Amino acid sequence: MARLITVAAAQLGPIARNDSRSRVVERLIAHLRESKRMGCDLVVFPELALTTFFPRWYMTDQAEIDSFFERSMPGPETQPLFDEARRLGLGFYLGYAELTPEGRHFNTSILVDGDGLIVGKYRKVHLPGHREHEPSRRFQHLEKRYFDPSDTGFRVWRAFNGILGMAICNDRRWSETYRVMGLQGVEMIMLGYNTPVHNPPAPDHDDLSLFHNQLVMQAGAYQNGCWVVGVAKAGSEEGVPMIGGSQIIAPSGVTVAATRGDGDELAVACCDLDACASYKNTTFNFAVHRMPQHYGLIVERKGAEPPP
Ligand code: ING
Repeated sequence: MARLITVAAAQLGPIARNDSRSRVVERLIAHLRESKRMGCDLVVFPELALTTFFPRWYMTDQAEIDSFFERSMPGPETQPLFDEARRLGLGFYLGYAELTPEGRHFNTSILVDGDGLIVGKYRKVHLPGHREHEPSRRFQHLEKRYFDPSDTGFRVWRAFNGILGMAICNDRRWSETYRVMGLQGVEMIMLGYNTPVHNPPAPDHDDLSLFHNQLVMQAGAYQNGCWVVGVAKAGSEEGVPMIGGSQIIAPSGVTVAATRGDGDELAVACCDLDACASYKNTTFNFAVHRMPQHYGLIVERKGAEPPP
């Protein structure tokens, strides 16, 4: 008997710096309604889906920085999203900037079930970019400055009749992200991203940004026998072009649904969680084939150390 879950990759186009959260929530609700019309059970939104990608600017006024963060979830402006999702019986993944009562700052995602309950929370592990102002860059990428490192690590949750996990953006480039959840039996990984086309330290990679986006998610799906749903905040946002390429990838590594443009757009697929088994039980039967006694460096060593 197939365990089917119909998922929408709910891509967003640009969010302007001065777009109100209420205005953005209207776009998210429009995605919920269209997803429902298309028979979805679960809707995956991007990373930092409530505001513009503010780490592109160097800011020193903490009040200004904190204006991009949510102090409660749901809060007054996001409650309508939770209400509509519950009314439609839809679950969703939402990426947002989290400011805790203790004053800690995280790049966060939550998983909300069809009853409107937050069943899981994840805080971004791999914070890319830099900490100090680098004015020579066309734009900044100050996630190391504005966010604290994760205190959750990579976890999975039983929901939607399966085992679901979460990641955020740069996490998808690191094979450890998928494997740590794979070792917990994950069957579907949801991840949102905000990825500029141009990467200042490596402009020669720019033309490959959509290829790299797909490469890492397809590899992660196949090597761990799980579904991967990657969802972009796309388009030219405050003058910075960001890639689209939202897609739903089967445990085979094959992309089964993808967006075509770089605006607000849904890519939908009916995902059979039982399709994971043929990979988890054969090629990637971890218990039978893995050799952790030879993998020690992966945990012991941070940077590469070439031989003398
Ligand atoms: N964005 C980018 C990402 O990992 C980046 C940062 C772009 C890193 C290109 C390397 C190359 O997709 C976020 N928000 O992590």
